Amino acid sequence: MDHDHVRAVDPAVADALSAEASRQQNTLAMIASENHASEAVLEAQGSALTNKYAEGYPGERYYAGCEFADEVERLAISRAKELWGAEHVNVQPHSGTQANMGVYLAILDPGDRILSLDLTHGGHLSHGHPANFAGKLYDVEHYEVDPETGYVDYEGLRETAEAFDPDIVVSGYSAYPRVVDFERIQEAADVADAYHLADIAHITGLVAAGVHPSPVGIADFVTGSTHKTIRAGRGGIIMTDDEHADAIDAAIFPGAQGGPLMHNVAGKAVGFAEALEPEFEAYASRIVENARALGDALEAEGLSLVSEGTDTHLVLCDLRESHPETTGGDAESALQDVGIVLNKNTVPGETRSPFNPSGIRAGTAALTTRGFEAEACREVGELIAHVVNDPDDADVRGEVAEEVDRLCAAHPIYE
Ligand code: DSN
Repeated sequence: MDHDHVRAVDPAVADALSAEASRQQNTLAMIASENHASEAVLEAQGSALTNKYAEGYPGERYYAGCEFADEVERLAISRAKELWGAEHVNVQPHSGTQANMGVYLAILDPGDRILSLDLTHGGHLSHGHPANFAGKLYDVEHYEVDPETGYVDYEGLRETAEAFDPDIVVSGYSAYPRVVDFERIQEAADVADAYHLADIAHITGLVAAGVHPSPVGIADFVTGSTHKTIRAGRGGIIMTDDEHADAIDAAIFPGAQGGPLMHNVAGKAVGFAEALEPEFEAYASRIVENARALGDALEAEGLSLVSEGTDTHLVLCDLRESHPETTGGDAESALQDVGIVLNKNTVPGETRSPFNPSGIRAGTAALTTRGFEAEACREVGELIAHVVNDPDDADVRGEVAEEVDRLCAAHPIYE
């Protein structure tokens, strides 16, 4: 990627952009929330729509000149409806967090009660962490995963719902490797006569492809981000039924946001069109097969996986028993040195801190995009384990870095 126009104006930024493209090509992107958008999506996001203000919704804008913005947004909405089967879709949230904010604003008052999965058990900041607006504005209680199995403790959730009487129960997670049973979450929400928000940010692509069960038609609200497993333009999305459509739209604009990022809406439309192609289903299935192969290799090399495996795009390793002296941060930084980019992560029952937690999280969506198959993912699992087993051994790092170079060269991201 040359960035010729940027270079003519701003060589420093052009250098950084080129370096970032090379970094992505020459390393393995295994942060479970990342992916490699297609060149078509990148082009849409870098289009003239970045210049356009379009407050409002298609056909009802506050500014003139929105005819093409309308066309793009309508396409994004209709494709999303086809992908996920929702009655109503809002494609304007700037991010997944903004999508969750839209839902809370639409139906909660400050002080209302949210019941969500604890962050250290796989939840998300926007589900009510004290440092996030959701934790500051609302009264938050958490449910957890079963410490023995690593699966959501659905019975505990139900009991907490009875005792806490939440206004909304949040499902959908950012570090949970197993299938979410949305029906059982709905039962817990019903016990408290609460709304149910399913935040499928991580698994949007898996749900669209039918590789993971869908909460659409079960939960009152489904939110997500659009750049993770669904691989479209960056941002967020809200899905709901016709009954809540107006409340959601008003909560996003004018409630939480001003002008929508129409270039990103264009990126969403293009990515959704790609996901409607038959190949996407095979892509989503391969993501899961690859995560299983990665997890099997890690386990075979002595690392322990939360819930002992995965049904999704990610694995979560708890290093405490196998590597008591190695923190998630130590592992993350040793792996970054060899070109494997994943993230340190809290684990259920975390005994360290969120900034220096005891686990690492790795996903396969981006590797799958660049053509990795199960065998290559098994090899990546072995490479990760070699580094985590000997994080300070320069010879091991050198050998692994060479293998990573070879794998990257064999799997170009962009032509
Ligand atoms: N930052 C994302 C993740 O890594 O899960 C969620 O917003």
